[in-house]
Formats: sequence, structure tokens, C-alpha cells
Amino acid sequence: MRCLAVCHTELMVRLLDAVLTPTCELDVVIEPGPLARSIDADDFGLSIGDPKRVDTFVKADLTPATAVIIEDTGRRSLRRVLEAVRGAGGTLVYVLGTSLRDVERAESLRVDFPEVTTLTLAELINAPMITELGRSVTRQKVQQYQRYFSDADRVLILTHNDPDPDALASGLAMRNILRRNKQTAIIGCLQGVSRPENLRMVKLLDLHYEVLLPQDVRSFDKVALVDVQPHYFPGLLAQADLVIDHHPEQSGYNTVFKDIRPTYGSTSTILTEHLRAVDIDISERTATAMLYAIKSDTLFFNRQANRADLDAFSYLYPLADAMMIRKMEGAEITGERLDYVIKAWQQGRMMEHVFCAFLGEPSREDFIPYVADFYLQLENVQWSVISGVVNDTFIVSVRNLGYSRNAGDFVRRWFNDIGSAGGHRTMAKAVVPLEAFQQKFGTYEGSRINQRMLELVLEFLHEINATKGSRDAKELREPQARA
Ligand SMILES: [Mn+2]
Repeated sequence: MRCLAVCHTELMVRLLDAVLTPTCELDVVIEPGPLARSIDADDFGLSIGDPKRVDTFVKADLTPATAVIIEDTGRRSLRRVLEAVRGAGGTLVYVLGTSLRDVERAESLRVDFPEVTTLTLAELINAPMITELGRSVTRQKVQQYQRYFSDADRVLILTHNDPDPDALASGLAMRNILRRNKQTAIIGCLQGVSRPENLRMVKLLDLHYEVLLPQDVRSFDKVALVDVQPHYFPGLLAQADLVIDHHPEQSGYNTVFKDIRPTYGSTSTILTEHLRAVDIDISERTATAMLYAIKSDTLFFNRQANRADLDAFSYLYPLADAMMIRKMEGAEITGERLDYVIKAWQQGRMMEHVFCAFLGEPSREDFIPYVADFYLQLENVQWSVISGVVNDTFIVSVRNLGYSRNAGDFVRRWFNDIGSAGGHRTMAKAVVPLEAFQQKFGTYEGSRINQRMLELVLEFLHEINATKGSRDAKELREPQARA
């Protein structure tokens, strides 16, 4: 592509030269005067002439396919320059200003010159500049915790129970950031992986983690938590060294360093930024794990994703093994999961776009969130509320489409006083002792339990005057459950 730039200052000439060449062939038009005499035009073509005259552009070989960039200095002559460009046959015209006032003025010219696009330097550099500044803040933080961890003999990178892809990938990423290996930094949890697709991820990526006893945690010199906060382990960790998480920030614990970003779709997104900030090479295995984690925590950008997640995704994508991710995703459907999907369909109830089903006593907990995810895909379903009893514990998984009321509020509304309840806007979970559930809501069997659950959902959805103010304050105190 050929660009013809009408410039008045050397800064603009140098800037356009640096940005456009060698992608574009650059020619510069400068009016006669000091700049035209002094400029060193080794790298670009130079035409000296009056930009208000058509023949200046004809001589400079302007064609309809040439992009014309006009530096707007705020002079009134801009209109005449545009007329000259048009007269010479120019159609791809950009006016580049330095301030917002220039834009407003140039915008007013568009009535007469609709072919003109206006740009400001500020809007062109805005996003990269903000990203760069954010990255240096992150870099400082990462370098501080890297130094803090550097003299520890044994480091524990602790995840929540039954680690999911985000927890596992974050463990790997954190080990890279701390520049450690599996001997000097253990990725650990108190309960191992159980969901089939997560087991498949562990196997395919050859991930190593250790299942620890609570007392083992104290034997480490330093502890970093990823995808979880210390309150998740009541009484275990009064003091942590580092906490990286994307769940709502909780109080009631101390940590030396933390980076908690509840607007992010995954902890892997935060850690991609940490890795990039300190220029660490990301291996194919780590990139594959992190990419899979972002896809899985955001349901492939269908839930709780933002620009940072998309940025991390596009950064990791070329580094990852896409085929491997396809293989891991294929593990999602299993015969036993289908059994519970069918059971929910046969025994569940649908009312006011709410699908509600009680699964009885499934052999594993993960059937409950799986079925909840599954039924949110069904047409007309806006809320999916699936419950079941595992080891004398009543478990509820809630999913919704996000534009109605908050799923986290629903579980807190009914279950916070008798167990642990929490989650995001679109996904939430409650875990309560069965006995406590029965004491509060009555002792029921199968379909009656489901009927009671459906009533609770509808009652919640019908409550219009939610006490929003007190809720926000409460959210910080309450223990959070993992959906
Ligand atoms: Mn996560």
C-alpha cells in the first residue's frame, strides 16, 4: 500500500515513517520552508509543494488507491487541503489530529468531506499505552513476590479441592513464575481431581500434583494459593504468602502479596499477565493448560469473560497445542453423566424458565454441576437448579443466563445460615449438611425435595425489593463456595 502524508512537523514525519514503513511505501508532502530544507529524507519519498494546490498532489502521483494522511495543526487551511486532495482524485483520506478539539473541528468538515476519517494520536495510542502502564505495575508486583519466594526451600502452590483446569494450569504457571520445578515447588490440594475431563487433562498433559493432609501444609516454607483464597480452608491458613484468584475478594485472612481480580474469567488470565509482565517463556504444555483453563472457566467466553480473557486467549493460542485441547474437551460426555442427564429430565420440573431437578444420591458430586451446565443449554431455560445428596451433604448447583437475578444471591438467600453458599452472578453453589437442610425446609423425599427447591427459586425471583446495600457488605464476610 502506498501512503502520502501531508506533514508540518518533523515529529509527525518520523512517527509515520517508523509506524508505516516497511509495510507501506511512504511519501511525504511538505510545504516550502525551514522543515522542507532541513529534513533528511533518506527513508521515504519527499515532495515539496503547497498542500492547498491540486498540482502538488498530481505531481506526487496521488491515485484513488493511495491513502492520504493529513496532519491537522489546527489551521484553517485544512478545508483547502482537503479540497486539493479531492481535486487530485484522492478518496482514502485520514485527518490525524493531536487533540480532541482537532477531532471536533475535523468532524464538522465531514459534512462536506464524507470520505474523510478522523483520528487522534491519543485514541491511536490509548489502549497500548494503558496496557503497557498496567503491565509495569504488574511487573513490579511479580518481581516483588519472586524475590520474596526466592530463598524458600520448599514452596507449596495450593489449589482448592478437586482441582479444575484453571487451578491446575494456574499451578503450572505459578511454578514457572517462581522459576521452580516439581521438586522445589509442589502443586498440592487436600482432595484430588475427580471429574473425568479433569482427569483426562491431568493424564494428557502429564500434570503432577500431590494430595496433602491439612497438617502437611504447615511443613512448607512458603505457601501460594491459586484460584482460591485462604478462607476456603477454615482454620488452616491464618497467614498466606501469596494469593492469586478471580473469585470475589474475601476478608478474614492475611497474605503478604495478593492479586485478586473478580472481573476476570479465570485465574489463568491473571497469570498470563504475570508471565508476560516478566517476559517468561511459556512452554507448550503450560500454554495448552492455560488456554484450556480459560476456555473451560468462561465456558468458551459464554460466562464471566472480559477483554483481558480474550487478550490472554489470543496470546496463548499460538503457543498451545490445539489438538490436545480438542482431545481434552471430548472427555466431557460420559455414559454415567448421561444417566444423570436422563434422570433429571424424567424427574425434573420446568416453570417460568426455571429447570429444577433433584438427582437423589449420585455417586460423585460432579454430576450435579454437570447436569446444571447441561440444562442451561436447553431452549427456554434461563435458570437451571440441580441438587443432590452426596455423603449426607445437600448440594445445589445453580446456573443462569446472567441477565436475570444473581445466582450467588439466590444460594446466599436460602443456605448461607446453614452451610456454605456463594458464587458468581451466573453460577453458584451451596453445600449444606442434609440434617440442617431438613431442619430448615422440612424432611422430604425425592420429588418433594425438588418441589421445595423450585418454590425457593420462584420465591427468590419474585422478591423485587432485594436489599442490595446490605448484600454488598455481606458478600465480603461470607465464605464462598465453589460452583
Ligand atoms: Mn477459576
